[in-house]
Amino acid sequence: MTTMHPNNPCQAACLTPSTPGGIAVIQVVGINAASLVAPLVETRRPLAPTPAAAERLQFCRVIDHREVVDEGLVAVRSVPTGQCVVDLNVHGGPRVVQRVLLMLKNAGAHIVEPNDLSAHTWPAASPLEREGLLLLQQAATRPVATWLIRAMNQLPAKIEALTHNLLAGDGRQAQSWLRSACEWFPKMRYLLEGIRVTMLGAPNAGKSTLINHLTRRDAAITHPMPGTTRDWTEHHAVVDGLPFSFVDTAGLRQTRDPLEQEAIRRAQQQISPADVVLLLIDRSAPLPPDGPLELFAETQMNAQAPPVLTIWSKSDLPAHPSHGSADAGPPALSISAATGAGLERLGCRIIETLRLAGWQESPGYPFTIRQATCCRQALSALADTTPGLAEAAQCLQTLAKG
Ligand SMILES: Nc1nc2c(ncn2[C@@H]2O[C@H](COP(=O)(O)OP(=O)(O)OP(=O)(O)O)[C@@H](O)[C@H]2O)c(=O)[nH]1
Ligand SMILES: [Mg+2]
Repeated sequence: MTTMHPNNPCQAACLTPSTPGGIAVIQVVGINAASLVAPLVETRRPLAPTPAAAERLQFCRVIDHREVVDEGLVAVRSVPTGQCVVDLNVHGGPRVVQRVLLMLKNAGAHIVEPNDLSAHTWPAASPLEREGLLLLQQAATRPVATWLIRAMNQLPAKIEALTHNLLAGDGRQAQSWLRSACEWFPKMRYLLEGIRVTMLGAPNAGKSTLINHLTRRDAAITHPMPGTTRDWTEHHAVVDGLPFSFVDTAGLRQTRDPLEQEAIRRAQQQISPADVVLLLIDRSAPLPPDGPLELFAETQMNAQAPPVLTIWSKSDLPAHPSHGSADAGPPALSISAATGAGLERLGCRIIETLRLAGWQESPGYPFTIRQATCCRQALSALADTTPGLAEAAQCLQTLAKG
């Protein structure tokens, strides 16, 4: 049986990732969502919307032409927008999900992206909250999500206070806040997309061992034989609440082996996409005469060079005399992937280098390109010789309106 409501079509989406998982949540939203889903499931109690507070899950069988497609749980609720929301919790195999979505589509639902549903099911208190809720789905760590929730709650009051000051003829507070906000915004990329750190160094410097330690996984092959890593590989980890991807690369050295030359060329290509490069130097081994540093310097000439942190690895072993005294060279961080010494400081150093120290405590700043553009426009209005206070206030009002 098909339930079509041409004037009030229901929308359906799978809210969980499309990868295989234990459970998938398929949500159907619309005034008639319960009557659209009812013929597709067998339940003990009829599907009827209850206020969200009284929502109860019940066991269901998803039935397609008498065939049991899956067994799951279903809940129906009404939300303040007047819509009915049906949550179907089924098994998370892609085939089950596709089949259920197809059944919903045949029953008259529009299949949409998860974001399109949230406007109905999570009515936001302010346009800024709405933008924040959409972005929340991209927060890969809990501290990033917490930061975002705080920012979207604090920002409206901050904008209102600054607008009030501007309209009262005082632009100083707004100017200083807008400057900090514009400085902050480029860092949102690190919170949402993560920080990319490329490991470089001579063969055997300890790059792969360090990556395994940082990610707490035995992901990369390590071996005393120099030249173990060939293809570059990427490994994810969380440091200080921030998402990181560490890129392991082939050791840099002069070689005639064409295969290794290609591996080194690919390692060098991993410099420019990095946010930070870690240049590992094994102080327990003789200093290579013209190896990694020269090959590294070659790529620095033309690349939009990211910051480089020089790291002395294997600090648990005695330093080789060819390195001279520790005080002679540039200041570097000593670490040992064998004992873990210095690794905590390494994380802090990367975060400081990107000027992210204390990011969790930073106040609510703009978190979307649109908001940051409004801030930049307000700031440039204030930079005029005759300060454009009213213009700046208007930019902030636009920011708050969404
Ligand atoms: N004592 C000590 N040994 C280490 C440390 N880090 C790595 N090693 C050893 O050094 C050797 C080389 O380590 P790898 O991590 O494979 O070195 P790599 O830089 O990835 O080398 P390539 O892949 O060849 O470029 C291995 O035998 C490791 O066990 C350390 O901090 N202390
Ligand atoms: Mg390696």
